[in-house]
Amino acid sequence: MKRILLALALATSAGSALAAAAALPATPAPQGAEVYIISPSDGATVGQDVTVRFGLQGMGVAPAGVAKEHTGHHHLLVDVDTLPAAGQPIPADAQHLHFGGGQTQTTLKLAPGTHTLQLELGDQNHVPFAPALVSKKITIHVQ
Ligand SMILES: [Cu+2]
Repeated sequence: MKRILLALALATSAGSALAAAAALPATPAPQGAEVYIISPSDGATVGQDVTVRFGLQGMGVAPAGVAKEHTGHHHLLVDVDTLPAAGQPIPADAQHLHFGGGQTQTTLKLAPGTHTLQLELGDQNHVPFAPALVSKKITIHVQ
């Protein structure tokens, strides 16, 4: 118990310095690697079932947990304004979808309205590459 209290005290006082020290090692992004959304296209008007195809150049896709150089897995960021933090696993929630099976497309159900989609490649531990490998953020209009 004492140890937990001490850790809490340290976390409170040291703040970001402690967080940085606890960061997971980031995998360097290979030169020239690029992530992109193949479809839908930016500005497209689509139905509520939206199929998103993931593009990747200069690297390969591997399932999460597989240690293989120059590979990663896709994460689809839905209506995300702030990119996931460096050195931390990408959150897993309704706006941060993991494709840890090595999938290269998905079909989402989106509410009518305007939405943004962006891809981010994560390493075997779901941690963003350094520098981050993110696609252009696209905007779609769901009818
Ligand atoms: Cu992941």
